[in-house]
Amino acid sequence: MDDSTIENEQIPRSEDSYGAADIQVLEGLEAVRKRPGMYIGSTGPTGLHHLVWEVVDNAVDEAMAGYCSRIDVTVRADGGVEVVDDGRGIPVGLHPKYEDLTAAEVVLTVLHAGGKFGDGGYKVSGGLHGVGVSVVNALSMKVEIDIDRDGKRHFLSFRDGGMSDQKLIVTGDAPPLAADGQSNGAGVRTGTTVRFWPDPTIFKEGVEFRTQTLLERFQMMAFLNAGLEFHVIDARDPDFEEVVLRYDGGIRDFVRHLNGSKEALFDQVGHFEEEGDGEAVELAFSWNTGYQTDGIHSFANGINTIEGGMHEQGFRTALTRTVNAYAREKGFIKEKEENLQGEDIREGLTAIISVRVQEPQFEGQTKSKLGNVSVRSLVEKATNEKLREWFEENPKEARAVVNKASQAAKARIAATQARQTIRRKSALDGAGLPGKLADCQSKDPRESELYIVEGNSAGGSAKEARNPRTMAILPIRGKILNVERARVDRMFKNAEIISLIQAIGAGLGEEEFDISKARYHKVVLLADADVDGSHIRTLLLTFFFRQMKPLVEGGYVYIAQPPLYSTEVGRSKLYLKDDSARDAYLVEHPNAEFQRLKGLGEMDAEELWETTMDPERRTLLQVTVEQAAIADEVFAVLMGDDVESRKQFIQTNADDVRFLDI
Ligand code: 0RA
Repeated sequence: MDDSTIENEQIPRSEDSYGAADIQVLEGLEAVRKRPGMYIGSTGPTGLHHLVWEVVDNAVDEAMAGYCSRIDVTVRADGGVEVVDDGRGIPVGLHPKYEDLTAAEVVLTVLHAGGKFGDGGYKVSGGLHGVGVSVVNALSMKVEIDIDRDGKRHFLSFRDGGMSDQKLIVTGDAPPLAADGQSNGAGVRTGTTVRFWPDPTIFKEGVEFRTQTLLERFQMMAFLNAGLEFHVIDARDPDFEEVVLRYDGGIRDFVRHLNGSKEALFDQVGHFEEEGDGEAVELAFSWNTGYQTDGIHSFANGINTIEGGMHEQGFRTALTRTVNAYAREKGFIKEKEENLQGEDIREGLTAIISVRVQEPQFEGQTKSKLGNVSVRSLVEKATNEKLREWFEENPKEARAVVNKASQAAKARIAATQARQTIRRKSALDGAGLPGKLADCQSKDPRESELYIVEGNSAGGSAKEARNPRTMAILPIRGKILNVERARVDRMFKNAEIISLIQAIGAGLGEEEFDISKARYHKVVLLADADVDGSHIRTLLLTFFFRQMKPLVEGGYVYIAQPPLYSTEVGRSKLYLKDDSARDAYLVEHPNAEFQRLKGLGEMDAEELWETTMDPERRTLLQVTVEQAAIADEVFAVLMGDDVESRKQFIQTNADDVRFLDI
């Protein structure tokens, strides 16, 4: 505030002390402080960030109503957050229902008051399931508000969870609009600035905001509100450069962004909109050449509906119907041929469904599933009509979509057949054990270990080295490398993979894999510490994750750690596990020379046992999965640079495999 302009002109109030309405107000905020979790989910980092979402959602509501085009968010050096918008400004006149309070005071102190009073309420509110800025006030040690409205700048502030500090005053004139500012007819600025400092006695885990989390969400909001401009500054970090987020293409840009790391099937991004009674849908879509079938992302009133719901259902139904109808009419599918299935058509699809609903019903475990039935028919009808039109107008692209889906269908059928073949084989071949497997004597899975060893020669050494009572050896040849980027059906035709399935003996696939039948409770991958070895590991892990997920989730999968270095000590060899073991050895023996071990083949059976397999001396890395369950993390996945690897859990990126030393 500029002190020279302070006029301290009090907006008329009936009295200065708290009236009946005020007492009610204070009870509301006290309730929030007693049970913050009820309002913001938690008092951990997620809840802390909710405070920002709440304030920014109000500004975005202004944008959705057509009054706001820019939102500036600053994480201040003193730990507070400032959100500036150029909306209409929170109303400053007396509130019709609380005669002694201004509307601004009501918005800041009455639960759920939000923007939904008087005639100023929103047609469609994007509020975070609508708790209101008052909750931010309740959970902050200080809140300051500047309101530019009616040509004046107003100020009010609160402390200690909503206790009034400074009642609404006029501090001067509203600043003139910047030269490039949009005209609001008055030539002076309108808008709201909210500064708040979260209460550290409530957020006991800390009041540190994470810039990346803020950026990810604002990026999502910028995508969902075409043209809306976010400016983000982290003033805690002197090196931080202001980030501007603005997408004039809206959700079309969102689709391009998500597709960015993939190879596009074609350049076009389809787009359509449709309005119904009190609801509206906007959709953008495109296809890439990948094999993922989970590229549909949906939103309701700006909230990511990660559990899906009626809007997604409507889209899926219409998508499957429209593609099949088109493909039949154009003769891509012959009369006697079967329809394409939804999953065939969704392969490689990226789509954003954004709906606005007057009274959204959020259901499901995380309240992120849209329940409004009417939305399903709106989206279904719109997709049936407009997607069909888009196909007619873009025949080349339509053809590419149908072709890709047909190939996916073939792969799906082939995979089913391959699965059945493997199942039959396993059932017929007695115990169904592969010829190459050197099984262990023990029949107790709890003590049995399966070593999957890269290469026949290393397999031979391992067989010689092992404890035959508890350790089984399955050699695998490098050939499976070729199927790394293939659909699963090709994996099922791979002899190595088949042996693997038979050896483990618990079936495969989401429906059939039965962990209680697993013949080993440790499945140990033993491969060279080179690029090829890491490829094999990645492929095997990907396969386990996709086809034997409980094996990974149950912590049955391990990675053996053959030593990286050896050094000559007199006439014998000493093996050193890793860089730190080598460095430690160097301290004691400064003149030692080391050889980097290239492959398992460089060790004989005894050395392999001593360094890598002996339970008394070995180090195994256990592979575990990190679940991305909460919404914030899903955003991170959605927005992250390495979308692909993070979503699939494992690609070539070991970051997603958590290694725990055991
Ligand atoms: C109540 C009514 C109106 C706007 C707002 C609240 C409002 C709240 C916030 C919070 C942050 N920025 C905001 N901007 C606006 C409608 C105002 C009218 O009818 O003129």
